[in-house]
Amino acid sequence: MNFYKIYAPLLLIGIVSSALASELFWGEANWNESNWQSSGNSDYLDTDNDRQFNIFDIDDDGDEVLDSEDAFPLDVTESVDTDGDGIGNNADNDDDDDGILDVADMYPLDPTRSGDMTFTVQNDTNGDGNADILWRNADDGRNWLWTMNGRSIVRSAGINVIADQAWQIVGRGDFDGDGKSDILWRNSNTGRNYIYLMDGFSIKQQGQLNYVVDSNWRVKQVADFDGDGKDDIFWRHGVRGDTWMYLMDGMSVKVSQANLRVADLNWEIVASGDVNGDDKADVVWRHKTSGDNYIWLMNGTTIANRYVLNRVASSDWTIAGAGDLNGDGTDDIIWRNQNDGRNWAYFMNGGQIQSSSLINTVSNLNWQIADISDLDGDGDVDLFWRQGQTAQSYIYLMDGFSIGSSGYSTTVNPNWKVQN
Ligand SMILES: [Ca+2]
Ligand SMILES: [Ca+2]
Ligand SMILES: [Ca+2]
Ligand SMILES: [Ca+2]
Repeated sequence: MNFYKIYAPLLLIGIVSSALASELFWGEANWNESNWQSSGNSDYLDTDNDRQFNIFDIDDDGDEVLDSEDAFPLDVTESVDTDGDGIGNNADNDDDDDGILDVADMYPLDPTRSGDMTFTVQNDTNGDGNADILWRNADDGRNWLWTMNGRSIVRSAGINVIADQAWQIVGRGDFDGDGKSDILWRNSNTGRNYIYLMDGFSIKQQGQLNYVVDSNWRVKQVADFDGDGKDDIFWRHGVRGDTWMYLMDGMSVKVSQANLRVADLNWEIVASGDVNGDDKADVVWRHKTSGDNYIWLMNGTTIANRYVLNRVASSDWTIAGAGDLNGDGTDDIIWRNQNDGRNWAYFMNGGQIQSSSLINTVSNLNWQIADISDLDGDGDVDLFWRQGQTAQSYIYLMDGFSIGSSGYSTTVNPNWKVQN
């Protein structure tokens, strides 16, 4: 920008208008600001004390935003009011009036989006922006955490021991919205549901959620279905096919509501993720025999839209999960072929398949994707693999359809299971 090009003409206009003002109305000798100020007409004030009355000054408050473009032409501290509430953006702590404070709003000037910044990385237990790997030992009941930084394990340590194997970890999610992923437990004998609010390796708070005694009710997905930055719980009844939503607020259920019954149990819930980019997780279904894939676009407890995505007839193809592979803010769908070992991805956009491509082929079917989350915090989810026989671990740091960097991680005893 050329300072003189922009300001020299303004300066000139200012000088000429000041001169005119002096000559035509009162003359320099009669300048008496207080007389005009007391008239209450801001045209004859000189707000920025640049010796030009406001009526001749094209920038009354001297904030270098022209009056014609300044929502507050007489206030040097403000010039923009995005939500038109009369409070300038500098003083306003919610510029777009979407109910998400600017400090937590990834899109502070867009009322249609918030993308709560504390909820960008799933499975991040210590809030450092990198997802972590949670383990439970199916033999001795130890619960264990690897805090990750890409392919490196920053710290490997135990959380606690819950020896009773009726207690199962049925979901990971951030229930209180503090940016740290928490743990949902369900007791398969008693039906008791229990929550750990986590802070790294420490349980900062724990307690009973409720009892759901009928063990046919299963937690299928934990994700933020209403976009409030707190993960919610989606249930399905394993016999009747009913679905049920809990919208969560910390240790308590904010809204508990039955959703549609999908009586045909060949329809399976295979993933959740935000496939249309509205910051609300959606539900991905796959029909075991027809191969139809089906989407529920969720808005809290309401299904905003539902439709067949496509058909992938071969039942060799299984959906490993969903996650944002290319960092565009929309979750993508990741497949594994359980016959030939091909790994495949759909890039999603607006709830539809934008592009579809092979990632690679891992022929040995003992290797399965155990976790899909952003281990290096670059905005693209990564793949954590586990070998069912040898118990080896392997990590792909993903970059779109490509594997950016990959390698073996630490091998642990097969009694250790990765928890999701
Ligand atoms: Ca949390
Ligand atoms: Ca929520
Ligand atoms: Ca969505
Ligand atoms: Ca990543």
